[in-house]
Amino acid sequence: ADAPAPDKEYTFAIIKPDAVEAGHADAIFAKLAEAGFRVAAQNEMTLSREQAEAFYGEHKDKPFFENLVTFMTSGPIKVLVLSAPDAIKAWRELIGPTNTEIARADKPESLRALFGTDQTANALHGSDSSSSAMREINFFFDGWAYDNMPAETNFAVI
Ligand code: RTP
Ligand code: MG
Repeated sequence: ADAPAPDKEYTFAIIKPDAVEAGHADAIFAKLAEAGFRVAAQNEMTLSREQAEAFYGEHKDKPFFENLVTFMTSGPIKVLVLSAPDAIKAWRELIGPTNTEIARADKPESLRALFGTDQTANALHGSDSSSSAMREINFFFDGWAYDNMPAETNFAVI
């Protein structure tokens, strides 16, 4: 059987350039609070090409990589550490399918359906696993995890 969902867990999220540019950030903060997420840390920044390529390094051989890096460097983003019970899985569920068109068809209440643009400009990012959450939080909030998470067991869980 699956392990029980953690009572409090951290995940990493990005409000991507399309959603910031469209002025959707406040509506997204309202929706995530309503869904039970707390913002544990946040920053606004514009990614350099080097940062975007490093952050999305796992996709460097994908056909959409160039579009993705161009998009992610196109304007300001908001980077967030979110906490909630079972945050990693719950946040992926709340944001919905990667492709905004599919999100609108299959999960119209999801945040990508509500705030995304297309298959690349999809408003939001969410860590896909505990190891991704740890890597991504450390990528943007250097040292934060060491001050806020216990060293033992699952690093992304407190
Ligand atoms: P994310 O990592 O941003 O949370 O999104 P995800 O897991 O749902 O999707 P992933 O496969 O990791 O893809 C990363 C991001 O690349 C862009 N993408 N474009 N066919 C395309 O044009 C395409 N496919 C993916 C999206 O911005 C996606 O979120
Ligand atoms: Mg992903």
